[in-house]
This record gives sequence, structure tokens and C-alpha cells, in this order.
Amino acid sequence: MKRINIDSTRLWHTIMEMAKIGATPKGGVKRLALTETDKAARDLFCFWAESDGFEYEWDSVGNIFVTLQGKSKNLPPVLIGSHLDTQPTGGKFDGIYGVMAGYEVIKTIKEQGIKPSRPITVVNWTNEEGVRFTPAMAGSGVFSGVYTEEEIYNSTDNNGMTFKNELEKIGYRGHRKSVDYEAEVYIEPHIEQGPILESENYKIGIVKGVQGQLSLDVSVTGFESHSGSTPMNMRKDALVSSSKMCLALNRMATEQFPGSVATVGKMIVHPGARNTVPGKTYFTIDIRHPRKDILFEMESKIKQHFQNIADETGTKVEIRKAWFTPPVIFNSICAETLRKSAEFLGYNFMEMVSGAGHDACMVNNKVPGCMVFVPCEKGISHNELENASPEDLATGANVLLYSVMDFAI
Ligand code: HGY
Ligand code: MN
Ligand code: MN
Repeated sequence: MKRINIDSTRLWHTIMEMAKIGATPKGGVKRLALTETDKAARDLFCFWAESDGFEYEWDSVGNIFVTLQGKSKNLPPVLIGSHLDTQPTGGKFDGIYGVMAGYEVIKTIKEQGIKPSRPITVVNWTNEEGVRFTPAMAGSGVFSGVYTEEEIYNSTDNNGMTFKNELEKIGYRGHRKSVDYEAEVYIEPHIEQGPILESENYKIGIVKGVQGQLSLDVSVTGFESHSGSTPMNMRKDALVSSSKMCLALNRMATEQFPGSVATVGKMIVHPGARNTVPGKTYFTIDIRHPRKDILFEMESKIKQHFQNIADETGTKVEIRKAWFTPPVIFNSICAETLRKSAEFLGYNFMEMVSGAGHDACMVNNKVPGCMVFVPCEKGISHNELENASPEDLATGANVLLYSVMDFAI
């Protein structure tokens, strides 16, 4: 077969066009799920699909599917995808690269006049980041049967707006039940979001699996009192108690559980007045580890430690599980196909496990699949400085192109 390539200039252009939607002054992107900026990115994706003559639709939780039809319309598609929603201080490439690389692949195949034997579909999953609505990976989770539509519809943001209403408001609540979609195989291209590929000079990461992720919500209740007239030994300071808990969590991850990571990413302090001792806090915990049993051991240690701290500080602590995604092992045949494509194209590659979570973790419950990583600058991600080179992005898209053709032609 004559060698074909994706159009790297066009791929870079589509990513930069998407990056204009929700662009931040520091060069990042803020596009939280189901906001007007998310709608604008969705509209642009559908406008491109319409202009380029692809079929497109969205399902009951707003996942958008863009399809290059095959000789047989009835065979389940080869599915490629990722997400267009971002972190509040997100970058141009996390998620967006996977959707645009998939789109560039179906454009290339169509331009080459190649008619695949089965459909090839590119998907934008709703609410992968889980910033505005929990849980994360909600759209892919409903598609895969991990979450029910009702669970996700009833999720609310900080202002009490429901996922369902916000989805309807932006016009992306489709009729077709997400869980009814089938696919033959799923491939998710993504930037690594870590430093390994770049530091070890590899162009391609064949992702064998993803570490497990446990998200907890913590509320600490003390007693509001006057910051000037309340003696230190009579205080029930919810923020001091929470700070001790944060430090205990950090020590747990750095000293007791090697290979784990733990983060308190968000904290709300009530009432948040300079001269009132805080009576209540709410904060989030995100812990990750390649082994499920270790995550559960960390969870029980957290409960013990936090209760001891609450007792010492005269406060009350409540801990609720927000979501749990077990460690994932991807499909070996799919990984082998990616490996063969990288070899055929002459790109050096390494096999790896992903530190970050992805929609592929959810999809893996229903459709065999794998991920292909490309390097990002200094491994920086979930940061407005996130960056990647047009060459590296094109390399990953070419590996995707040959892997997709292996499954679909
Ligand atoms: O949290 C994650 O790992 C993903 O980036 N949403
Ligand atoms: Mn992502
Ligand atoms: Mn992310």
C-alpha cells in the first residue's frame, strides 16, 4: 500500500481554531462542560462535519458522533475519540487533540477515496473533566453502562443547575439512548500529560492501561466564633482541622503508600470572613494508584486519620465517595495494532501506563480499545502552559490513521 499521511498543517489549524473558544489570557483554554463555550466548540465541530459531508448526531447525554460511512452501514464502527471540555485553567491539547486527530484521520481517508468496510466514527465525550459536574467521564460512562442516564442527569453544579437542564439549554440532548450505541474497537489519542516520552525521547506511547482513581468529598464542621475574643483553646476551627487532614493525606502518599498520588484540589471555607473562626469546610480528595486494593487501604487509613484529627480539634468530619474508577488494562490486540503501525511508520515507541484518567477507561467496560500517547512539553498539563509540537501531534495521528485502517479497511 502506498504510504499516506494525515495533513499536519490542517490538524494543527483545527486544534488552534478550537483553542480560540474559551481562550484565556495566558494562552490556555477554559471550556467547562455544558457552558456556552462548550456549546460553541460543539457547534464548530458539527459545522466542520456538515461542511465536510460527514454524518453526525449526538446521543442522550450529548456525546457527539461524526461518521465516515463504510461499505456496510450495519457493522459497528471503529470508534476514535476524546473530549472537548477542559479544566478551568486547561490547555489547548488535553482531550481536543484526540477528537481533532480522529477527525483528521476520517478526512484523510475520505480524501484518499478509500471506502472503509465499516463506518469510522469520531466521538466527543461529554464532561470528561468532571469539573463542573461530577462524576468525571460522565458521557463515556453512560455510553458504557457504568452510569445510568438518570444519575448523570441529576448531577448538579455549584449553583444547583442540573446536568439535564444545562444539556438541554445548549441544545445537545439527543434522543438516541447513549447506552444503545455499539462499536467494534475504540482508540483514544491523547497527549501524555507527563514527562516520560519527552525525557526519554520517544515519539509514541502505547498505553497498556490506566491507574485507578478514587475521588472523595470531605466536610468538616467546627463552630463559628469571633476571631478576636475567642481564646485559642476554646476554638473549634474547621480550617485548622482540615489543614491537618490535608497534611496527613500528603504524608500518606509520600511516605506510607509509594507509587500513589494524592491531591486536595478544591476547598471551600465557610463563612469565609476574615474575623470569624471558620465553622465549616468542604474539600475534595483525588487519590490514584495502579492497584485497587491499595486505593481501598488508603481510603480506610484516610477515614481513621481524619477521625482522629477531628476528635483532637473538637470538629466533626464526614467523608463521601464521589467516584471510583478501577485500574484498567487495555485490549492487547488493539495495543499490538498500534505497535505495528508505529513500527511500519518508523517511529520509536514505548509501552506505558497512564497516570491521568481518560474516557477510554469507561469505554473499556463495553468496547475493546487502547490509547496512543504523544509527548507534551515538559509533561505540563491541566495548566495554561500546556504545549505540544505540530510534528509530535502529526506522528500520533499517523499511527492512528494506520491503526484505524487496519481495523476498518
Ligand atoms: O483527572 C484526570 O485524570 C483527567 O484528566 N480528567
Ligand atoms: Mn483528557
Ligand atoms: Mn484532563
